[in-house]
Amino acid sequence: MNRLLQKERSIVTGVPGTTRDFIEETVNIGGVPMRLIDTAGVHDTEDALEMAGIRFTMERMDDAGIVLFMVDCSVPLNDDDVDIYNVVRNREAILVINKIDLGDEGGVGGIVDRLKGLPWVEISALYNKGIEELKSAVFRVVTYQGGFGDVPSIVPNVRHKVAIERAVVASKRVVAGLGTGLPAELLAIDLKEALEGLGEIVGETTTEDVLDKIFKRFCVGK
Ligand SMILES: Nc1nc2c(ncn2[C@@H]2O[C@H](COP(=O)(O)OP(=O)(O)OP(=O)(O)O)[C@@H](O)[C@H]2O)c(=O)[nH]1
Ligand SMILES: [Mg+2]
Repeated sequence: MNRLLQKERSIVTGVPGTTRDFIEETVNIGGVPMRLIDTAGVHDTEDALEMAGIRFTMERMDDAGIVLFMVDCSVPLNDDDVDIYNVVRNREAILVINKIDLGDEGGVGGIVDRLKGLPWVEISALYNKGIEELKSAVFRVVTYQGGFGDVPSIVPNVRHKVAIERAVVASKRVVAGLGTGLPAELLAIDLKEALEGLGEIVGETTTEDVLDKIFKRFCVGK
């Protein structure tokens, strides 16, 4: 949290259970404003205050657009790490392997092997290492630079969302059509549909709906 914000916002101590209430700040990553939330680390405890903090962690994690799942590579993974992995493995999450100043290469390899499937970044929060790589990983996940798949996580408004979905669905049909050897004339229909979806965003396709809005707002010669 502190390294991403470039300020001392969260208390850091060697005492497990330091963070209890979650701490929320705004951060700009690659031009995308985000709400960053630091929460209590999840571990077995009987302490009522810590348990309340861990409950917050689970709730915040449920609501989060992306989870930065941090593990310590200087000690073996524990059951709590694996439990969190099972919660986040099918979500937008980045595995953040911290304390690489202490861990050896084999340790990191073992972690990635065990917690597989997540994009991962190695950092040393203490020595401010790997933070730019972490920011790039977050940026990639929010802007979805992984190819076709789900629609991007961040879309400025519903009109853009609908347009992107239209383009993605049509593009997938083109890819499928290429695979099955569909004739070019038929592929062209889907390709045009995809282009029109993107065109709605960059302003090259004008739909009735957008024209209506323009007339309503600006009364252009109506
Ligand atoms: N060597 C090393 N120590 C680190 C690194 N990052 C954090 N630490 C140390 O690890 C200890 C715990 O750090 P915290 O930031 O309080 O850890 P936390 O995960 O927020 O812990 P809780 O708030 O208790 O859940 C502190 O003594 C830090 O100085 C790192 O990259 N390398
Ligand atoms: Mg903390």
